[in-house]
Amino acid sequence: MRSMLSILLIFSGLNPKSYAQLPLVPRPSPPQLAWHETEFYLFFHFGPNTFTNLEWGHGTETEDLFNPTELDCDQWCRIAKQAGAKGVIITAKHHDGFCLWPSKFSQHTVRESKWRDGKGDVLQELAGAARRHGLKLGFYLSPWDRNHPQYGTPEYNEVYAQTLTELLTGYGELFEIWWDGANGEGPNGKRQVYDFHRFEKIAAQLQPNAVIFSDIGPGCRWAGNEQGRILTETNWGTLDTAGFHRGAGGPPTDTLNQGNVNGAHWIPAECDVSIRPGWFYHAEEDNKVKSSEQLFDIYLNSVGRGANLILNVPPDRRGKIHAQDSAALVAFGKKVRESLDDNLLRSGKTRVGISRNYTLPDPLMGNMVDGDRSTYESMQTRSAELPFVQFDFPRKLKFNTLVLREHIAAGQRVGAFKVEIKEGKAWREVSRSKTIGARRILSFPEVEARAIRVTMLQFKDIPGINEVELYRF
Ligand code: FUL
Ligand code: CA
Repeated sequence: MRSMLSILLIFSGLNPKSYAQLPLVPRPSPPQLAWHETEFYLFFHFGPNTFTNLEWGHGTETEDLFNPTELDCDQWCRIAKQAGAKGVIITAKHHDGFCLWPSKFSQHTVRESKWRDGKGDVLQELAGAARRHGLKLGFYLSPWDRNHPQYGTPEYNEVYAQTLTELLTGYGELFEIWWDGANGEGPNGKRQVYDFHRFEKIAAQLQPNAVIFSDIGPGCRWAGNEQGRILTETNWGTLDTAGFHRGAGGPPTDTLNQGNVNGAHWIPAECDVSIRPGWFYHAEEDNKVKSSEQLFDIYLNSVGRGANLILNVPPDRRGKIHAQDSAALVAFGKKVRESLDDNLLRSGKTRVGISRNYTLPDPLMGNMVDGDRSTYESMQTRSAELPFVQFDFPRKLKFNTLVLREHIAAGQRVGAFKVEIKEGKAWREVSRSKTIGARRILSFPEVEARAIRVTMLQFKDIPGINEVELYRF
């Protein structure tokens, strides 16, 4: 009954006052809010596959294969910083079961390899480098394990729980834990029934600030494709998970992409993609690295559609990021900084006039243009009119991109909005779109105008916007 009611409200344009009576929508937890701020991070797929040229190792590879000659996690982190990433996540263990640290619960680890005489620990190197560069850290720990002899038996749940505990206690604070959905047989031909409930409890206890990624969260969800994009203009941070499971039993991919408008849980989308065709390094893909323009386009369609972006950059056999990838990443970081740094609504001496049809304290510089995500305006109108906010510029401005940030700390509310500009005396619609969420970057052909107006067309509850930005790039 309740969901019927909200669906009706969303699409009928009723008096917004009545929205206030609705129960509040699901909201992000404090760790999820911090995760939203993290926005963009790098993914490192590294392990035996780097040396065998495979994507999915069999689990039978000899440990000595793993032998990076110049491992340099500081180089990875330096490049991550230049790309504008705020964190890094590494495949601590991929499906082949090889552990990049000397785990006590496996015989298939760096300790069994010749690399650094079996005394190396890639995770420790990366954790140190991430700390030095001010990057957040996360681990991918594949539940599927093609090596572990216990896989496919109840004992493997114990092994996985212990392994997870090792990761969550040995390397400092983590911001994300990555549970891949791929799943097949173990070395003994058996399939595993995972005790995810237990694994979640361990994570909540040992790393309460870490957000768990999987098809169904509970922290954040796979966006349903490996192109790094939200494919539609709708992206809700909310999702229904009842009846779904990780892996093959996950929600349909378009649901993962768009979320559920009235979903019961806050499980926002994370878009994953590799800078190369494969997830692991393959020399023959050195000339297939995505360009900075392609990366920027991916960014606009992930972060710019309210999701987080995890961009995979596979280190090579030296244990370094290849020059081709690093050049693209550095150029991409520069492009993002140059394009989205100087909000025309608050740059230099620009003092925009703000008009609106909802109540507000400050007549000149509103809470939506103070560059502060914690200050926002809730757009409650007195009448049945749709709420709008209008910015009058002191002189004509040229721009082609509008950024809106919804105050998601109070839940996600906007289902559609339109953008109009004032060229002479008349208003002209230049764009309209669906959801806003954490950050919506909306581009349109360049215009020159003396004012811009954003009108909320559909919303689940009183809209709250914490920042509005205007750019030309
Ligand atoms: C997939 C895995 O099977 C790939 O190897 C890779 O790790 C990707 C991020 O997720 O499900
Ligand atoms: Ca603000």
